[in-house]
Amino acid sequence: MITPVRVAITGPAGQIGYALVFRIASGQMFGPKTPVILQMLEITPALEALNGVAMELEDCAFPLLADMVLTDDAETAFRDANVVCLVGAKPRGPGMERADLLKDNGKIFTGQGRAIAAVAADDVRVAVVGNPANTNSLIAAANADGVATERFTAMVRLDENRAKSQLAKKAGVPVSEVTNLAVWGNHSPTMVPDFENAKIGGKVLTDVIDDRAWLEGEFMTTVQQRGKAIIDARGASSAASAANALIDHVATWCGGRATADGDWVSMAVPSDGSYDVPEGLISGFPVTTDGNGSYEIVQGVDLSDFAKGRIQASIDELQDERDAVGDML
Ligand code: NAX
Repeated sequence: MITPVRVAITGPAGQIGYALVFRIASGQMFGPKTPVILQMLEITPALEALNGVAMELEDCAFPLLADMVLTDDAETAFRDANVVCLVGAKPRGPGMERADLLKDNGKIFTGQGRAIAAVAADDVRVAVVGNPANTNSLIAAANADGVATERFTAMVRLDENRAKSQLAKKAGVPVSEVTNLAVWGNHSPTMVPDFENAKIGGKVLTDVIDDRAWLEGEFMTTVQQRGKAIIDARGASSAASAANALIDHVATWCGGRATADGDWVSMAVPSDGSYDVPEGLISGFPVTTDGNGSYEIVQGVDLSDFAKGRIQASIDELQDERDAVGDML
């Protein structure tokens, strides 16, 4: 009998939560043999909606769903958790400045960081989706005394997946042919999908797609603005694709799906100073993983002046965000 993985999820009654929990319970995050216990944290007014989600989870009769916890108390939700998915956050309201959003969400992630440190399992790993994801992750890490900082990550995998699909479509190849696509920097419109080091069918991508104007222009803009395009089309922000990317993020990190030899994936992780990204900032990097909880920032990636300039702008934005929440760190 395999010990169940305890997965805590915040915001499980929200859009992404609703697209996420069924996939975790069906085995897509930790594989078809690993049972899971879903520990779901909602704000008090959303507990009734969460109850409905839990009823539907029961009605799926998932063989791998060993148990569920429904709560509005962070310590109850994070107790002994091996993986914590911080999805719930306060959305940006009308007339709200970015700084207000940072501060309001900062309060949530301060408390959640502390609760993780107090009660989560020793091997806890944290993936932040709630925006501004990189800086929320930084705040949670700073408040989680005793938990190694590198256990705190943020999701840029949706941006990677979006980029890969655009590139595959342009080249007329299956998306699985596109590899080594890293998204650098912040999960915001300044993010940098590095097409110059990506490959298609093992070949240098820019040899296969030799339309530099498209790569620097329409491609970059489409990926950077995709979130807004989805809202304009759907009347609601990305949900299923965000949940899917979180499955990818966690499965690659610690769900048994190691990166393939020679390939890498994108994770926002605390910088160790690599590529001159200031130490501690949680930035998108190319990483390799063993699928068992370890990742490494890929070294020696050759960045052009074009890429370096774009990445610097995104890093500057991350530093501004860090400065804005300095009192919470
Ligand atoms: P929803 O508003 O549909 O759901 C959020 C849920 O979180 C709600 O059920 C709410 O009650 C709950 N919640 C709020 N504060 C909480 C708290 N303190 N503890 C526990 N639960 C809490 O938003 P949804 O569309 O699901 O998006 C969630 C977050 O993901 C947002 O911050 C959004 O901006 C962010 N996104 C991040 C992406 C990424 O790639 N990193 C992409 C998709 C998405 O935009």
